[in-house]
Amino acid sequence: MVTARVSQAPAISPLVIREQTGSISTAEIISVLKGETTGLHIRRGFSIEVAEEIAANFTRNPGLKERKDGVPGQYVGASHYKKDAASYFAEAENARPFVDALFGNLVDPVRGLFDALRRELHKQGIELRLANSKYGQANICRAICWSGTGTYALEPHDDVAQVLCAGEEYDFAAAAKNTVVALNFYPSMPEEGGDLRIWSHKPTATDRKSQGVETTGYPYSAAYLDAIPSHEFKLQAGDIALIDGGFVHGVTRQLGNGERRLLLNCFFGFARPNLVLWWT
Ligand SMILES: O=C(O)CCC(=O)C(=O)O
Ligand SMILES: [Fe+2]
Repeated sequence: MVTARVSQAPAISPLVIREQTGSISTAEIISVLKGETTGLHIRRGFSIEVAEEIAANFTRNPGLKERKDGVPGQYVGASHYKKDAASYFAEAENARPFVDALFGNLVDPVRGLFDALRRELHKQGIELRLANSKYGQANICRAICWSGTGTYALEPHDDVAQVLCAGEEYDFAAAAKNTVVALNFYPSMPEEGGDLRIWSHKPTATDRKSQGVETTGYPYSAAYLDAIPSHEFKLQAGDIALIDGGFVHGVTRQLGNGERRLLLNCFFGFARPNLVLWWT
């Protein structure tokens, strides 16, 4: 008997996408949190004046740094990616004044969404709070400009592998078995390119292993993603996008030399049935 060893094509998971203008309800956010909606795009989700001021505060921010963890970009704030809890929370504490400086004396739209979601979840007997540890507390968001120069400014990846491997000192590690929501605000966008592409594929541990990305979820190769359908969110300054971070996603390269693409990003997910944690 002859047995053929066929390498398995990546499984297709359907995308449930919603795109709308001007407002976002807590029910819609909770639908992403529960894994019912894969991607939610709100055009003009926050004011363009606020967006412009945040972008200016980023450019002149004394806490602006180059990433040195293999993901090309400049940032203000802290990322838990490839860090133990002690390093991440220490970085978050040190960066807090710089994250605050992104908003100056504006009413922070990320905090606004957090507060609205917290009030709604509280009514349902669920607590929402920032992740913390004996080393400190997470910030409300981080600000990032991706600077990859290939097809993608940010290579295709998933946001869950890094949570799965985060280790038990992290209170949010438990969220990896549920939906990890990535919340993105876009204060500034180029005229062309810089789109957020999401593929119809939610990798398993086996998939990650086959791609050599079990601990990082980054990057998936073009060949691996080739046959998988995808959706592209065409973003503009002032837009908000929420996605199920378990699906592979990436950011297309910016074209031209116009406005830089700036993102405010954070993650949240159920750590327990009555607790949702928020981190960066
Ligand atoms: O820049 C974006 O639109 C997506 C960012 C992202 O995927 C991430 O920070 O993990
Ligand atoms: Fe991501």
